[in-house]
Amino acid sequence: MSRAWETWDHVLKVDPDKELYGEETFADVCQTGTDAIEIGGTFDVTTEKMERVMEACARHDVPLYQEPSNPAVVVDDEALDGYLVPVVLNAQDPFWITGAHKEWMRIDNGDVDWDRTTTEAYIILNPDADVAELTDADCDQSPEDVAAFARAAEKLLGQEIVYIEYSGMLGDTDVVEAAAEATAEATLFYGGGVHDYDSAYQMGQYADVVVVGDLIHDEGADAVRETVEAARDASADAADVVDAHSD
Ligand code: 1GP
Repeated sequence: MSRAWETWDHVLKVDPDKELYGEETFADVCQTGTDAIEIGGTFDVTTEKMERVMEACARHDVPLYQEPSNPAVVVDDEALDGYLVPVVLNAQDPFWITGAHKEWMRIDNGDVDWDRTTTEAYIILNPDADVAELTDADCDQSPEDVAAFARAAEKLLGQEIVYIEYSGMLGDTDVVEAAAEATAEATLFYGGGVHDYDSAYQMGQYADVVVVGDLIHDEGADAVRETVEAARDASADAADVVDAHSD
């Protein structure tokens, strides 16, 4: 699979189970300037809801990925650029580490499109999030623990994406910084509670990719556009710092 995410600063995650903001349409959702749209949610996701969002977004020029929350909702659609499949490193329910994946392989019986499929190594850190409840995640992790998870993901497990997930709350920058320092090759995603320019910039200083979810449903495309701008600025400023050090 091409590692498109290596060039991304921002991802917009659309939950097929949630309504769009006000009178907004998927045309608005697709025109925030984000690098890619990930379609996925935790509860009550069905293939019908997934397909409805995919069809609507496919009419617009934005890379489209499915993040399947369980093997039953993987949608085979040409419009998709790929599948980003969560593996939850700190799940205490093993279904979310290998069980769901094994089930998917059994259902698809060798027909998986490997050129469009990769995994995201999740570390879930908000105990109140639906996804923490679903996976029984052990969210009691220090920055050192998260760095160790990130290193294990990259070096031992060969993961190309490490995903710090605070879904629903803005996370601890010390944790995100520790994960950034622990990863060299992997692309670091951060998601959770990003709601404006400052919060996106704060996380974008350390994460390679800032993921924004609820904001599109709660405040709409203009609010998301600000976070795209911040993620770009943070990435450009971080590149300047690296250049200055190498001069
Ligand atoms: C959720 O990481 C994403 O999977 C984004 O979180 O909805 O809190 O923005 P929010």
